[in-house]
Amino acid sequence: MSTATDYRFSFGPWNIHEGADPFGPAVRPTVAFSKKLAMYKELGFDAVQFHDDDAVPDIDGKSADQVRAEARQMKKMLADHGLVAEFTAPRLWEDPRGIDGGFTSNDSQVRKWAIDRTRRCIDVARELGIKFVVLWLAREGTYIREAKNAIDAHKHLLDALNALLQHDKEVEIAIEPKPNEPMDHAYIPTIGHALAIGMQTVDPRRTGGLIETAHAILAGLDPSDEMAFALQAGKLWSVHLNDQNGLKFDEDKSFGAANLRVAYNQVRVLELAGYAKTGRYIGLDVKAMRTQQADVATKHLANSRRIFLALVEKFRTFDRKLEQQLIAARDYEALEMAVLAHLMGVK
Ligand code: GLO
Ligand code: MG
Repeated sequence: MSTATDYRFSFGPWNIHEGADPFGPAVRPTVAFSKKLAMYKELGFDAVQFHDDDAVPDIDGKSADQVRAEARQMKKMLADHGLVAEFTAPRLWEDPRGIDGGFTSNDSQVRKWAIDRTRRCIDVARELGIKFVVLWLAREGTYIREAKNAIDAHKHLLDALNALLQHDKEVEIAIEPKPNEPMDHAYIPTIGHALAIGMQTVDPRRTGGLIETAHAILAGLDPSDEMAFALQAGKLWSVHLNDQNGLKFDEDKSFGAANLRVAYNQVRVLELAGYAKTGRYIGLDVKAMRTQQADVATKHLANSRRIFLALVEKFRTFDRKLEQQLIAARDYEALEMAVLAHLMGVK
């Protein structure tokens, strides 16, 4: 049974990065975008996840026509490398105007800018030949509760989603929930929140979710159950698999590197749902460690993919008969041991 061909993999250009963190500068030279593109296939990846300004740099400073023309050029560049785009995502959090959030800013002019910028992001997606846009709501939250009226903020968010769905009658929008960082608290911390606000929009069918492992763990939740919730509703439209060692900064570790069993259970739920057949991608939102030398600072991507596929094999080769017997007998101690032994490759 070939597993590599069942799943398609993606990552974003930000996953090959310079290694800067809040306490120190870049430690690796910037890799040109064209060089990154050439690495995708070598690393076993099929599609590119784009921020709007990864696809069209300086997107705010260009006319709508120029934005579309540059996006078309990008599509050609992708095709030259045998690649396609998976989604575009508006990078509102890096613009000074988005300092206190875009869609949920207290300033109506900023809210307008955030929607306009995201309309452009949608246009870029369409020129890249896709309908899929992801919203990671980075600064849509607060450092202190008293800074915003949270009820109004959620209403603003809903207004924005409606405006975006109306801008393009075919666009499909997935929210990528995260509970914190850069904000103390973000407004849409879990997939439950993401899907609930989507259901209130003018077209719930065109709203869904992207679940990132680390974000679910930061919310104190199990990523596989978060995924299951979205999967049962047909709303898991992409994933950002990675790993996270407890409640600290968003680590974006290689998939399975901190907790192999938690990783296994994510693979298990994706397999149970037949995710590969939906044509949706396995996105890996992983970062190389800061200590990694430049010439080997892509290993985290290949390793994450390899771990994913190895866990697919583990799921598919687990003794189903034994599993059923142990579930029927409610002998979960034995079931747990069987899972661990299988993962470790011991009898
Ligand atoms: C940060 C997010 C971020 C998004 C990406 C796509 O915590 O995971 O990497 O996934 O910007 O919008
Ligand atoms: Mg992510």
